[in-house]
Order: sequence, then C-alpha cells, then structure tokens
Amino acid sequence: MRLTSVDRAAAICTVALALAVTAQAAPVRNPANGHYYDLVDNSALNWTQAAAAARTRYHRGFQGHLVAITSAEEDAFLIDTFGVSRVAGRWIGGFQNVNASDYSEPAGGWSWVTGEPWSYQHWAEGEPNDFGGVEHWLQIWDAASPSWNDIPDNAEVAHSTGYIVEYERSNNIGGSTVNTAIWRVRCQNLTTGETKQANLSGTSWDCGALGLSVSRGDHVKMEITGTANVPSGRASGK
Ligand SMILES: [Ca+2]
Ligand SMILES: [Ca+2]
Repeated sequence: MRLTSVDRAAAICTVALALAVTAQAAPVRNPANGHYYDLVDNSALNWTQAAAAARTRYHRGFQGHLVAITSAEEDAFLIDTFGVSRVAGRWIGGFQNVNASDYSEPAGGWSWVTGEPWSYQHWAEGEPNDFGGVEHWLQIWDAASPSWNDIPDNAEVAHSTGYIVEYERSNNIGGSTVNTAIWRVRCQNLTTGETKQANLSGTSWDCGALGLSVSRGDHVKMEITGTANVPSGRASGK
C-alpha cells in the first residue's frame, strides 16, 4: 500500500505515542479513594495542552484528567508515592476561572478541572501572586517544598517537567454536577475534508455523534480546544 503524507504522519504519531506510553511506569493506586495516579514527562506542553492530553489517557478503563488535589491526604499520597523531586515542576488541574463570580486577583476564581470544590490549598509562600497579571494556571513549584505556584499558560516560563494525571471512574468526572468545563470539539475527516464542531461538556466524545460522515479506512482527526471557562489549547489524535 502506498502511504500518503497524511498516512505517514499518522503512523509516525502512533509510534511516538506508543513509545511515550511504554516509557512511563504503571499508574499507582491510592487505597483511600481507589483513584490511580501517574506522572507524564513532557516539558513541551503548556497547561491547556497538558489538560487535554491527560483526558486522552486511560488506565483500567478509568479516564485521566490533570490531578485535582482536594485534600491534605491526597497531597501527601502524591508526595510520598512519587517523591518531592519528581512532582516538582509539573502541571496540576487547577486554573483560574476569570468568568467566575468570585474571580479576583490573585486568589479568587480558582477551580479544579473536575469541578470539585476549591477548598484545600497548598500555596508556596507569597503565592499566588499573579505575577505580570497573567498567572492563571497551577503548577507544583520546583522549590524545596512541593507547594503550589500560579504561573502563565507557558511551559517554558513554568520550567515545566510534565504533568500529573489522576484516573477515576468517568461518572465522577463527567457528571453535570461536577464537570463544569466546556470544550470545543472539532472533528475533521482528512480523507473527505468534511469538518464538524460543537461546544460540549463531558470527558469523552465521538466524531460520529457530531454528524461527521466516516467510511471504513478514512482518516479522522479530533481536536479539543478550551472555551469559556477553560483557556485555549489543543490536542489531536486519530
Ligand atoms: Ca492570576
Ligand atoms: Ca506565581
């Protein structure tokens, strides 16, 4: 079979993804809540790219999301399991919802990607500080203590080392009661050129449900971009 450039790109992408996945250790189960956690090394992704990438990962049928650290116990589990040096510098699932009624700088409007209540906080000393007026995303700081820093949506500025994924049953992260994120989901049939897009909540999507016509053998690309309460970023897959 003669591969088109699109086929080759997809094949290379698939190999790269497989290597990236197999390079990671197995996710670790937290017996306190039954959720699994792992670290993904990728210094190139900004927060929104990492947030989208985390949702494309699965473990034992559980869908991933950037970790929402909602208690001291969960925080301690991560630090004890992975170690201070390995959790430092990673994106976690907090962001500042600038449309929220309680938004103010630097400490108002903070939210978790899961929609869980923002109560437990582990800010580094002097943080959040909204440095430069553009720090609306959350990382574990690369300091002696693995505490939190607000930082721009920029991997280079954040000196990011990657991100932390939490896996749990999708009904815990996809229900209307807890998931407030709205995503722009765009599907393109690369074979026919047809494109469909919609703004959707939830945590998994199907290009067929968007009305895209797909025949056997067609190549389809899905892009997930933040809207409204989640800033822009993108991830793509087949
Ligand atoms: Ca801010
Ligand atoms: Ca800061």
